[in-house]
Amino acid sequence: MFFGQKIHPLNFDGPDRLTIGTDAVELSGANVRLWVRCTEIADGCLRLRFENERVTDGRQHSDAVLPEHRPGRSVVPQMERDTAVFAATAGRVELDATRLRLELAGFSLATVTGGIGGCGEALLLNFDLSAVDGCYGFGERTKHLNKLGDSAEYLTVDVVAVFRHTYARDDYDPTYVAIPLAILKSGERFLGLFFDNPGRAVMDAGKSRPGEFWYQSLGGNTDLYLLAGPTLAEVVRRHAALTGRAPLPPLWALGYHQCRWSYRNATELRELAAQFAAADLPVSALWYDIDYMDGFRLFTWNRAEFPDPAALNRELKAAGIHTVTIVDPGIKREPGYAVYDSGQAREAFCRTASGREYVGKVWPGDTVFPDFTLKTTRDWWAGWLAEFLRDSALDGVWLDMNDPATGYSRTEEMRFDHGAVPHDRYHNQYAHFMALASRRACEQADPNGRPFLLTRSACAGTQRHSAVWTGDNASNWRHLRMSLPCSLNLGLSGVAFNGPDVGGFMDDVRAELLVRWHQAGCLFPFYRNHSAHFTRRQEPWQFGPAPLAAIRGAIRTRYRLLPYLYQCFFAHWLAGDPIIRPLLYHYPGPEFSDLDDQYLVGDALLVAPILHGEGQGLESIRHGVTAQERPVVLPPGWWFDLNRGEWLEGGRSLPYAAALDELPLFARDGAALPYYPGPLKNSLMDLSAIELHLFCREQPARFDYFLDDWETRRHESGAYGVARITAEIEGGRLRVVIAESGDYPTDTVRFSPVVYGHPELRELELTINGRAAIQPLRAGQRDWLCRTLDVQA
Ligand code: MIG
Repeated sequence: MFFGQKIHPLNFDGPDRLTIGTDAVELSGANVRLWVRCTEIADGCLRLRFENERVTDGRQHSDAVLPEHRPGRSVVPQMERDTAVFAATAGRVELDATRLRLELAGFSLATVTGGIGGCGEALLLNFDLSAVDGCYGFGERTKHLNKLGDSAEYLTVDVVAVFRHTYARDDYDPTYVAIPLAILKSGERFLGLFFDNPGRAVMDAGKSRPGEFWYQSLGGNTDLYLLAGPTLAEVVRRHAALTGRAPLPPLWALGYHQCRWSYRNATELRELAAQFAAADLPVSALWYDIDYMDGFRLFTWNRAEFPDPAALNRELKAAGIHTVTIVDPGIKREPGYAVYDSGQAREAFCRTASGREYVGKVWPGDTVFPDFTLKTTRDWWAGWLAEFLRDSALDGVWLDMNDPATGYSRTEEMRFDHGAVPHDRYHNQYAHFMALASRRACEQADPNGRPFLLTRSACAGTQRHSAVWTGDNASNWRHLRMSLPCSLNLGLSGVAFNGPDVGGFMDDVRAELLVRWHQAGCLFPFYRNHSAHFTRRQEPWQFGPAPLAAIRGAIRTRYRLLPYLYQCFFAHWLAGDPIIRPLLYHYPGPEFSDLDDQYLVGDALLVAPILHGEGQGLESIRHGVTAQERPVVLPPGWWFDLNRGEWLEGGRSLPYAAALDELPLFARDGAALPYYPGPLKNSLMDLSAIELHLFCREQPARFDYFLDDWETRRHESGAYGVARITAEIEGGRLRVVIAESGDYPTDTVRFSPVVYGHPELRELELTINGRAAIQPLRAGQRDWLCRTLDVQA
């Protein structure tokens, strides 16, 4: 398997003639014929379909776009001199015989000379980047946030199995997720290009030839979706509207997760729960990796080690600890094993071209693979998985090895639809259909509840079914640093619910790295410590009291802010904004174009984690305490430093030194952060009493707090409300107004304001649903990170 190679543009044949039909423009040349069609899809979104005469199977096999957005309204081309024009509401597309030009929301883009071409089934679209100064999205990638000067190949792989060297590096290309979305930036304007082709493809943003963006699909036809800006947020929201947004997760799934490949018996699980309690650490879920199974047979337990898994899982859940098991797609090829036999009877497995069951080599030995593209297979799978979840009292599903990983057996022989559809049409979508089938299983097992699924591999649209973790990273500082741009770009690419293995999966972690990774990741959408079985153990208490205390500060801060994170998920479900965002999302200035060592949670919290250590960064020792210094870029306005408890003026970069138990964490002036003040007992949280932490130095605060039951799917049919919160400074008084509306009972949550204000604030006027009361502000204290800060309440 070769990565990073592409087809030289000189190997493509370009068109030189243009003819216009009723709904398509035909581009042809000596050895090439392409048809281009334009469809208005939704507000600010156009589809350009490129059909290449050489493509043998012209069907669109991609499931990326939501079914309701597939038809659209066709735009009729008009000739203007020798140019064909698609004039649509969202923008304008012009084609002459050799060039494509487009303009959406003030962003113009054109192909270069020779920028449209075909080479067999391959399609080349080659754009001029001279006005472009940034490139984002790209799905799950390594390296940096800004992809200008970089290239990416879209083929999902089991990265470490195929490229063993990767975990020592930070510059490799292969990843587990294929989302060919490029968001181009030109000054303060953005434009999204989503290339919907489920096959292998390449995007090269000026790496091979500076100043040119190359898209090359290697087979099948491509639908290019144009997503209008002008802001980055508009592009991201339009892409999310097109491909789907993450459904609301259950609250427990937003807590802290503990995993490790090697938890191998019931005693060990019970010990873990006891260790968390003893270490005074909340934990919301414990995970079972492959060792729980009987000989790696799916939907079985090793009964010698786990005599009564349902009883164990119920016991843990009573203490607020949920459980999740790994589920691989590979099914042991063993006549007599009921899962295999029933799948065979249902013709549920992938086949070779001649119709044999495709055989791979994974954990159980010879394995067969469910063909999740078939509805019949998905129903069969959902039946088995739902029964397993119910019988074992499990709460979530972890989908691994679905890239798909087939061991020494090549994947290319694996075909779909009883052998009729070649591998490459569904390779990148294997995990997607597995996630769809598995989500159905969760719904079957618990018809009213919210499923929780985590998958390694994914493509555009998979966020509708599952969260994603970024796969096998390693315990080193480069992988910690890379985890920020990787998760940020994945969020911009539609997968809001994601996160890395905190602490690193491969290799041995050390104390300082583990602490810094917990701090960096404790406000990521998904927060799980996971490691490989042959590495040093890395549960929070493994390195003694000082690292444990620092990690405790990070984990507790997550739980304190869980209501805020939940609100970010709610807002994502409604509008598509990512949970964590590069600063560029809200501040489009050039100083933020490449900034990827700090991030925002929602629009109110700024995290600037320490990403160097062990003597490599700017280390200093003051009063015997070692600190790491880094620059922190604060956007304009005031920011409240939650680490030290003081206001800082933004609009500058400042040096910040943080001891091991300190995380540079800032709240924006004008922020309202819902804070959980209650006891920390794993996932057992009573959110009917919430504190509203109001950061009002000069700016009024506004926040929409969504009201729902935190656990059912009733919000999906509109049963939710919103509490509109405003806080304004009037002399020495802070006026807070909370007004609830929507399809939900009022006064289900008791909000208590806590003020981080101007020192002159003396009084609070609180109006809740029309009832007003005035009270003096009194000095108080609140826990943040490893400190107790003085506040007014
Ligand atoms: O061949 O299940 O990425 O998280 O612990 C390795 C064992 C298979 C790969 C996953 C990792 C998991 C491991 N799996």
